[in-house]
Amino acid sequence: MSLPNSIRRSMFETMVRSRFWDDRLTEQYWIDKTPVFAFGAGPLPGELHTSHGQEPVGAGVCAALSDEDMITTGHRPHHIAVARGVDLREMSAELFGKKAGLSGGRGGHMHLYDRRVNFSSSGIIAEGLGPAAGMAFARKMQKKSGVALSFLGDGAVNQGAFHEVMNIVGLHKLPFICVIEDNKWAVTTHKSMSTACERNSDRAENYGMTGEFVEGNDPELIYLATQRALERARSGEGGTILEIETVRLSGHFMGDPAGYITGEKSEYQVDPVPVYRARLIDDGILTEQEASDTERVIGAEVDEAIKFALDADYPDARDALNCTFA
Ligand SMILES: Cc1ncc(C[n+]2csc(CCOP(=O)(O)OP(=O)(O)O)c2C)c(N)n1
Ligand SMILES: [Mg+2]
Repeated sequence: MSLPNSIRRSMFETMVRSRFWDDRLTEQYWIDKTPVFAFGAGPLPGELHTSHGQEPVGAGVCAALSDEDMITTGHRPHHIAVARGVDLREMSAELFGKKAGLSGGRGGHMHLYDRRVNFSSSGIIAEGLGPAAGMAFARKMQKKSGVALSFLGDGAVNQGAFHEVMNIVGLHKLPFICVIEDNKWAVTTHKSMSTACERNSDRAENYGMTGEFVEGNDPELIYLATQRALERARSGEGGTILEIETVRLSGHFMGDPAGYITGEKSEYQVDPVPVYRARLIDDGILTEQEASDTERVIGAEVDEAIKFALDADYPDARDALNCTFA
């Protein structure tokens, strides 16, 4: 099935926006961090898990969603946040610890929260599953529309919370999609060392859910699989475990040289952004000129967001204890 040209172009734009933002963040991250790797130094302190390679997941899933759908995700949230339309300026300011950030600079890059687009993320892996199932439960009981999606990695899926939540989702036929981003690695541990089965989507049947596996890090197949899962959720058929093959092009976080990814490297590390660009040009959806123009315009938008963040004020130290609960 062929997708409308407008959706294909829009997914390309989303992938470019996510990639450029991660590239600019990477440049900023390294300022003042070396020669001895100093996590806390520079304008962008702390850990940074970029989404290089995983852009098709955010672009493909989010292009299929409606405004009322809800997302929770984990420690590698950029590609999903960008695709969902979280404000790029406020999100950048959040990473740089600025007052103009989504949470006043308190959350940082793993804790992005934007109620306007029903998006949240957490650095505690698999943590988003329970809240997402709760949101799905509430919508079902209130007879309101809205599907809850929780994204997690192939490593996080081995958390106990996954099994508890999938059972509840299946039992109550909740409007829920569990998106598993299978990039084959959890920090330095390969999936074959941590996971008893080949496909986590195969587990769905035992929870009373539908399982789908999407191969090839392909935004169009991801979009179509998400549409099917949304239709099932909206029509009362219940939840889906949507497992998506993707790739982590960088180390686990900035500063990880990923020397442990050895033999399979060249086959594994296919960059999906130029692949999709070439495909749209081949299919006559974009000309080379239009692709370059898109990149130029999005590059300027991203630069502007980073500049906004760099120029913004830090919070007042006297406000440090505001918004704390314990
Ligand atoms: C509950 C919990 N345990 C451990 C960690 C440390 N941790 C952060 S990311 C990660 C691995 C995640 O791997 P995966 O789910 O495959 O996501 P990926 O990094 O590949 O995107 C771990 C163990 C954590 N953040 N939360
Ligand atoms: Mg992983």
